[in-house]
Amino acid sequence: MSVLAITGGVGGAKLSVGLTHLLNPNQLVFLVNTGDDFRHLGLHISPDLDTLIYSLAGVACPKKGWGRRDETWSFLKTLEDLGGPAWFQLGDKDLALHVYRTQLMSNGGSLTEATKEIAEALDVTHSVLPCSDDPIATVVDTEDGQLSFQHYFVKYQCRPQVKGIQYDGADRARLNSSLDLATISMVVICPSNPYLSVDPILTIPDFRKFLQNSSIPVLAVSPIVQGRALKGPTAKIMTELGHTVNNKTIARHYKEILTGLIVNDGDAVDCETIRDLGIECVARNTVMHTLDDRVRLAQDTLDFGKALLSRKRCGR
Ligand code: FO1
Repeated sequence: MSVLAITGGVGGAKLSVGLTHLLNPNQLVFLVNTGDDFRHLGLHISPDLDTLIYSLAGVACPKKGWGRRDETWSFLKTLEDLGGPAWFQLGDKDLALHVYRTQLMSNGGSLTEATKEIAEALDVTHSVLPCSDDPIATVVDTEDGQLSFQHYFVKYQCRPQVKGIQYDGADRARLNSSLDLATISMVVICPSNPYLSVDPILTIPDFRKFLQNSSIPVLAVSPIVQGRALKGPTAKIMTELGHTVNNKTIARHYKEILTGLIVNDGDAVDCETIRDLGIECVARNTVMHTLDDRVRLAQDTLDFGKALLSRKRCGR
């Protein structure tokens, strides 16, 4: 059995860590959002790939979830003193990774090859794959006009009201060719932001087609707990796009591809309406503060997936 975990930023990385404690590198592959990638100070920056790699390597900043623990900031301070763009916080250790990735790619390497080299250097044994080697750029339509993702998310701290979201290049992008879809027996959509982190991946045409036509279980862990987002601007964006902030909205959002949704145990009452949409639903503790929480939720997710798999095999 091989599980494909789809993940974006900090929330997704937490469940991803839990999954690596239960599945070995032959049983688990990560497909990661690249819609947040951008060029900054001449460097190729891939925040979601780095958040996942740092998390799996155990070197992520525990407080922020992104960047590295025990970071120093001489570069950023000096850049600021020079009057340079210091709104995007690049720590010294993190900076070395961006410089190295940019060099690997300038020498002709793909993002996949650069990611593999960096992950191996940090002793990450599971495959971490950018969703595509073709460029995808998330662009946020706001009341203040169009903003590139990192300007919306970091520079303006998600303050502008969102009117729509586009994934430039995603409809032409090819799914990462290192991913062998024939080996995948279950897909887990981690509790990342559906609009900002997951949709850029799901928009890739050959991947969407695979999910629509395949009979393997596709599970998602809802990022919503009792009408609020576990992390980040998910709830704010849902409201601004005219959606009610609840699990039913998440289920509807993924309806075309989803077999089962895991909601928080405080939201167990939502399961009935979600089943009415033709999507299986279980309620579990989806809040992950500790490593134990991450492993427990990963186990609950895999158990749910296996139950759906055997139900399918029995023709139920
Ligand atoms: N997020 C912030 O809120 N502020 C930052 O200054 C910032 C810098 C940063 C540097 C490297 C990196 O890999 C990630 C960084 N992030 C920062 C996080 C990141 O931009 C977002 O969390 C993701 O793009 C959303 O998933």
